[in-house]
Amino acid sequence: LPLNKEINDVLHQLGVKEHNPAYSTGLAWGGQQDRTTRSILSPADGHLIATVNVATAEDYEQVVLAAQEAFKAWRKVPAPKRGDIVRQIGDKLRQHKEALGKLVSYEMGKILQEGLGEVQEMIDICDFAVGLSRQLHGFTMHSERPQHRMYEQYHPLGIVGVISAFNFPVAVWSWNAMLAAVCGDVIIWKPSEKTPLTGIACQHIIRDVLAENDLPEGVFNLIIGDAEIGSLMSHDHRVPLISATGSTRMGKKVGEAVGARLGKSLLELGGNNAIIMTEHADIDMAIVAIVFGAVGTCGQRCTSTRRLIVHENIYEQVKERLLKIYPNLPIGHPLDSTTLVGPLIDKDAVAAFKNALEKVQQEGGRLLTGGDILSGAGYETGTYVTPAIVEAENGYEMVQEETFAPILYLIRYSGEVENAIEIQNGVRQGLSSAIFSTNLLETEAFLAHWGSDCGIANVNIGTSGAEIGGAFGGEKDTGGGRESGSDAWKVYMRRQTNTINYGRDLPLAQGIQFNI
Ligand code: UN1
Repeated sequence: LPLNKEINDVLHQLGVKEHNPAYSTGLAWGGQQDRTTRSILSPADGHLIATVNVATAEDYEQVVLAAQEAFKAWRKVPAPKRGDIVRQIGDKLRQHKEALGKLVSYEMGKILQEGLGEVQEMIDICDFAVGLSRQLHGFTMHSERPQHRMYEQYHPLGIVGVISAFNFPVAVWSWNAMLAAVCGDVIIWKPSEKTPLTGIACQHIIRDVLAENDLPEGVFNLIIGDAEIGSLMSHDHRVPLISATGSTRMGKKVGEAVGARLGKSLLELGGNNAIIMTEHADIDMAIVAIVFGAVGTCGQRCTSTRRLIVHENIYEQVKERLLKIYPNLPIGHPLDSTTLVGPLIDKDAVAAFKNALEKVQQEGGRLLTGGDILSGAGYETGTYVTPAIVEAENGYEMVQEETFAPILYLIRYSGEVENAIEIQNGVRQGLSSAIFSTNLLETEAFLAHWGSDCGIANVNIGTSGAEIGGAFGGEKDTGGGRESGSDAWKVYMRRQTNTINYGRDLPLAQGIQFNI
């Protein structure tokens, strides 16, 4: 347990206690005393927060059996009643928002405001899912045959496997899990091995709600494991849908395994998100969006702003503004309310940050600010870095890559907005994009079908910080999946077309005569 009393209290408030016994079902996050363990250290101060048992293949098997059993009951619960369970989960999350937000912040390293924002996303998706539970509708169609009617229904799929990443340790799971739950599915969640504690805290919250409603815990399952568990899930035909968030490399592996068994996958992978600033941009507004997008969450969102494509007429002015702000960014402990930039998740991430900066400079990039690893009081972990800005060309190999760290590539363009759009689309990823311009002709060109090729295209808003009401995801190497709002729920259900004959004859479709 942590040295930090505040976090200790938080864990206790969330029901996560020392030597927690194994659960009867949905358990495999720990409890078994003979398992390999993993120490969870905070990237903020390096303190040991907890030790967690790592699940084995046998544990996974038990969880699948528990989930299968729970599915039999859960699918028969009417959808609006399932919605009511999700409402109760949302209520509990509201009660624990402060504590869970703190734990997210301390375990992952994002600042408290963003930790709280992440819990708010969970609450919001619960509300969304409650309403959705009465709106899982399909179409009705007119039949070509007399006294026939056709309609379609959406039925639960079964087990939905959710593989989530460290950077949004709980929100992205909740987008999937809450929708899947109202759709009548049961969930097996493998959180990132880097941030399992917030997952354990959520499992406690949910377990209480399920118990209060006499429902089996197997509706929501948690498994703490490594890539081996992810691979078991991906290859498992008993798990009809895998929703995976993470790197493109990981997503390709998952997609291949799931595709080989003709399962469904929902992939939300890397981004290489750009903001375009035309000469008609409101620079003051844009600066806020750029800095939040590039250094928020220490550059570890899939939606983080990685490239800034600026018209040559305002380029120097924008650069100057950013170079005044960057050196003064408050970098420090994420629970300190004055901090805007917390640590990177671990030393591997710091190495990737340094490596990208070195390589891009070899390619001709000019490091304008940042790029240092901080040391001294408060920075003993070696995970705190100064956000970097690099003048670069879009074609550089490193600019084409997603480096999960606060590096902003400044790219100059000239001429029409189409030139900027071409640069923005000229990467393999296609998650989020934004334009700052007060000129309608430019913003509409950006949104046109020959405009941005990303899943998210914003006008006068940055690339990160999407609301849950829209479908979230992107194209190309980002994987094509959509989760969260709009009609993303459909992927969690199987669609069935029903044709009903209420006459006394059996006419065949297409007018076929088949006289026997
Ligand atoms: C992610 O980084 O995986 O749009 C999700 C955003 C957040 C979600 C990011 N609402 O930045």
